[in-house]
Amino acid sequence: MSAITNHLPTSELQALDAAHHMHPFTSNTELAEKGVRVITRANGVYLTDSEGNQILDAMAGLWCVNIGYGRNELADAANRQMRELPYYNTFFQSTHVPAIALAKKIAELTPGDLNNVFFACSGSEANDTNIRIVRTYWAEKGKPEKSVIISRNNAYHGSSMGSGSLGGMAPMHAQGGLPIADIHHIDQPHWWAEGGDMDREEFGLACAQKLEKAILELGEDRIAAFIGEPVQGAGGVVIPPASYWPEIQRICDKYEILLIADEVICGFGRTGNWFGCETYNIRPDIMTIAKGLSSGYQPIGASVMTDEVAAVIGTTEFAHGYTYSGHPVACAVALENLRIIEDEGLVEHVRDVAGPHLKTLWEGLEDHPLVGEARVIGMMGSVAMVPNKSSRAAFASDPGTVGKICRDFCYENNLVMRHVGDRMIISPPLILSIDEIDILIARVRRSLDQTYAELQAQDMLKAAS
Ligand code: PXG
Repeated sequence: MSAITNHLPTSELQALDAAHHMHPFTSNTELAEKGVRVITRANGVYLTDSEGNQILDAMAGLWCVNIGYGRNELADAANRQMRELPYYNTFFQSTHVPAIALAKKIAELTPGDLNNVFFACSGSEANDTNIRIVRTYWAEKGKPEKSVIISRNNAYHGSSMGSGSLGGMAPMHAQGGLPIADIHHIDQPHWWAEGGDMDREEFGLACAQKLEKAILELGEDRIAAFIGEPVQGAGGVVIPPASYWPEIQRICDKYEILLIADEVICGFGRTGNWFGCETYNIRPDIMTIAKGLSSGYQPIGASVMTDEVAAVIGTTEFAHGYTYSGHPVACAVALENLRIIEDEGLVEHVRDVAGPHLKTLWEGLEDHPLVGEARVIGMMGSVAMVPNKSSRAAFASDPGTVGKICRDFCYENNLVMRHVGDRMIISPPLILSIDEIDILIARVRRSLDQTYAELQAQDMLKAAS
């Protein structure tokens, strides 16, 4: 078997990478100076780097390797499919067995009558598709002026022009002319950062009602859809107050606005149900899926729509699609991934075994002097680091300074834990065992201890005024 194996010393790989490889969401000049980390292989929940370190991957790659690394069944599925039919398109009145089988499987797994699957290769592409679906839907219903999509600040929906516009990431909008027209952003239900004097539930309700306010201000007859992640992932694992989603659902129903649930992170077991919209009782008209659909073993995503939306879109030639929509190898691999999630009961594992154990230990982090809040749902969690436990005030240092210090200690402790500003977040593979959760928490605690000591040493335990 030929594979791209590593015969070079780390320093040489780093120099070659710096010379030729541009990294996403990275200052490449800075990274070139520092030296990139080279990951050479992975198994279960552990990565191995070019220095031989075994690193616990508490981010499941990029929120996607739900079944963990090293599952040969997926490699075999890809191998079989490549030999049988490596590629054919699904344009021009054609289809193939993997796309049929995967679409049927997704229709079975998704709730309600989300029975209709339009394939893409990523979450970004699927959300671009969604922009076109909702606008075409209303145009076909004789209401082309309904083109505005409402999203939230600090949402993440992808990085293309369309999906990056749906997202509410200020640094992304600052580059390259985003957002595109007719995308509107309202406040996020991020109580910790923005809740002020309100209690959590009061704030959740107030945030949801900003949707109604925006609809009335922009004009009910102009709004096509609302899009939201059931739990915001890249925004910092923002678990919404319980009051939030029921009110959003009520408002979407009242004004007949299509609801798009972006399940790219929450889907396929992450929150302890197959989909986040089951955890939060959301009834979406369209669902965005990617990541856990194939556990990242192949790039694939999709827009899944209700029978009603599909019927309306189906009345016209929907002039949209990607060369690799429903790629047979990606579909075959995704099917095998879903079989594993089902046969091995990974959703139940998250709900009944790993999730409850993680929750107990994770919430226990609140006893740490650096932790203001530690929250988790299923297998995604966040820790808000604070200079002073008696308030929610941020650090006096630039946002993210403390987060980076903690992240670097995590790496030293062979743990991949991300920072978003000064929040630390995890989203580990769903297969995480009880023992591995204990190891994870021990490494998190050690990293928090070291961060705290460092902040004391540098006199950085100061709150912003
Ligand atoms: N929706 C959501 C909710 C996502 O989290 C996308 C759409 C876009 O998917 P693609 O496959 O186009 O990347 C995502 C992706 C981070 C990070 O820093 C998160 C994502 C991607 C890259 C980085 O947390 N999420």
